[in-house]
Amino acid sequence: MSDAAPAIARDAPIYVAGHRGMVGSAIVRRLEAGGYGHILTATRAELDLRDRRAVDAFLAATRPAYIFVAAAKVGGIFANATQPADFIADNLAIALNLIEGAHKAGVERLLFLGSSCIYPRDCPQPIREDYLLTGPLEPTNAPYALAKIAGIGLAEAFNRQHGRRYVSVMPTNLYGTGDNYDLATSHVLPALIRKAHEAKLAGAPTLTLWGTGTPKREFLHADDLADACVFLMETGYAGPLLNIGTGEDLAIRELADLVCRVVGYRGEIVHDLTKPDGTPRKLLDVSRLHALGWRHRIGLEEGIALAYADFLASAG
Ligand code: GFB
Repeated sequence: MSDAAPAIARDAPIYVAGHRGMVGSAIVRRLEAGGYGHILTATRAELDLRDRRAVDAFLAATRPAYIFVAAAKVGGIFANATQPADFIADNLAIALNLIEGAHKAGVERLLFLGSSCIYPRDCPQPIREDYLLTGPLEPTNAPYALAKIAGIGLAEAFNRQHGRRYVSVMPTNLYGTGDNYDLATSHVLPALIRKAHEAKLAGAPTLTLWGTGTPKREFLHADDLADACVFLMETGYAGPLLNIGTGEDLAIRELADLVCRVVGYRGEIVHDLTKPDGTPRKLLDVSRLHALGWRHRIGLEEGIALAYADFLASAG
């Protein structure tokens, strides 16, 4: 911990941007469980985060003591590859409006959420925070990654020039309650839950996996991420860029086998090789986070079972 800052008071106004998303809603639940009683939120209809004037007015009126930037346009490999303009433009606007807006409104502390795809495509593994900007990005998600890198740069610049304590954290691939199960835009884990469930119900002989199944990914439950974010807020973390993950990964094919086991689908897995593999591997080095005293709690198999229950509840 770099600063022995006091913990945020239980009645301090805390703004969670993106509270309807998987990460933002997990942060709100974690704050409520921790006894925080003044959580600020605004729906997309109430506040368009791409609208600078609206953001300035909201922050001037509410004056949060702390902001979690969990709002973003996110999606899986296919959505990123097919909507590059939306991914860079929306995420750049959200980062600039919230970070500069926070500074103008006198907000001292803020946590900006990025993603592990900010690191170069062919990074040494596990990926340490200081590998940022040491090589070319993975093309399928470069526009999204560039917007997130700009957010990190913005936070650092306001800290350096104006003495703010804005923190950037880089979570690994996430899944959890309220995930996106739309096969065209989702990430791999929710896609596999849906595919396995539907194949089981239909008695289908095969389930189709995109790509070769050899890329490796690390998965963190959104509730664990939320716990880490609140831990950093409470301990006054004001240090440099920080990875948040489990430190463990597996091949997409192994993930598919695990999801099929949890869901109870016993058919054959086949590959659609017209779909991209993306980054070959992105395992985060989480030693900096572990040294601060935080570790994830939800194992992958348990987390998939929780996510499957959530999928069934939302489908039903
Ligand atoms: O989760 P995913 O879409 O995102 O894909 P990325 C991970 C891997 O799973 C890729 C394979 O190798 C996919 O080809 N895969 C297999 C599938 N079957 C499926 C399927 O049915 N659906 C999906 N979506 N994938 C994203 C980035 O990259 O991860 C974002 O585009 C962000 O910018 C996010 O960083 C966390 O891990 O490849």
